[in-house]
Amino acid sequence: MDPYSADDIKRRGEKSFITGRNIYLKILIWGIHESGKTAYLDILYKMSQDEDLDIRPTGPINKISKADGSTLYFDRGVFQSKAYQDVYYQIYTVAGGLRFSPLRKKMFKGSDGIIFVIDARTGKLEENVKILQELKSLSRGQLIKTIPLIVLLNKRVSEDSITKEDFIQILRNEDLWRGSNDEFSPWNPEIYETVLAYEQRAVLYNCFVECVRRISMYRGGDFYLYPYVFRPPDPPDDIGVATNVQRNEPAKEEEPEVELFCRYCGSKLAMDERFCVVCGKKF
Ligand SMILES: Nc1nc2c(ncn2[C@@H]2O[C@H](COP(=O)(O)OP(=O)(O)OP(=O)(O)O)[C@@H](O)[C@H]2O)c(=O)[nH]1
Ligand SMILES: [Mg+2]
Repeated sequence: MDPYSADDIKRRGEKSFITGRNIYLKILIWGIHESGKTAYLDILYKMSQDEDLDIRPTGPINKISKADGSTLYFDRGVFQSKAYQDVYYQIYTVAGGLRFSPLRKKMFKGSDGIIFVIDARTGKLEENVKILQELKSLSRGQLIKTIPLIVLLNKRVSEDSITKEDFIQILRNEDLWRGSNDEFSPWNPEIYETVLAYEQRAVLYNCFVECVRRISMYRGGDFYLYPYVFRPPDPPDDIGVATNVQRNEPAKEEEPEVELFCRYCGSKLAMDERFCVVCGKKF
């Protein structure tokens, strides 16, 4: 169930806010066209349905997109914390096309944290830098300082793709990566090299967890989430249905071989001997 009232819906896409006892955090997924923002939200959503995570979706993902799947306005998924049931994580993606810059400006308002999905393919460097600069300009110096930035280096498909080191240099140029003596250096963006495939879900989920952890630290709230823990599915109740189930017997411990020696002369003894055949002493 979507926890929004009609009034809340008016504020959609504008702010993180508190209604009654509930806290709505806003996390914005940023990046150029086709970098993988919608794919990332889709994976988080699928995981939250299929697995026992620390969040549950409050409803399906809303998508405002073109027929080809690219985002026209935004995608939005709302997830509720299981540990803190008054905390909701609203995750939005922006439309990455160049011409959607005015829409992105609206979407940025009230963001508590940013997950920046980079398209690391060759030839995309300039576009990635441009949209980073757009984000920096919208944040008016608040990126890193009060708004955490998490980076997903996606689509590293060839040798000359953008590397982590390349992107750190770009962040340095934009004053978004501080030297070790700087008070903000602990908040340097965490950079994850990712592939947006379901098999990579552990690291993908933990990017989101890290973003929430940083928001919690900046805002002094209890919004923390547990990192991804793989919990194997329950075995089927009806064992007859599971034709392929194999029982793994615990390996039997082997009896250690004990060797006996005469305590008087040190000669090796047979197990059932009552006296030593070498020195003749009895036991
Ligand atoms: N092979 C591969 N394909 C990917 C990966 N990430 C995204 N894609 C594909 O790239 C295409 C674009 O991904 P989207 O998630 O729609 O891109 P977007 O960033 O939301 O793009 P806009 O909505 O236009 O801003 C889709 O076909 C995805 O399946 C990846 O890591 N590997
Ligand atoms: Mg999209």
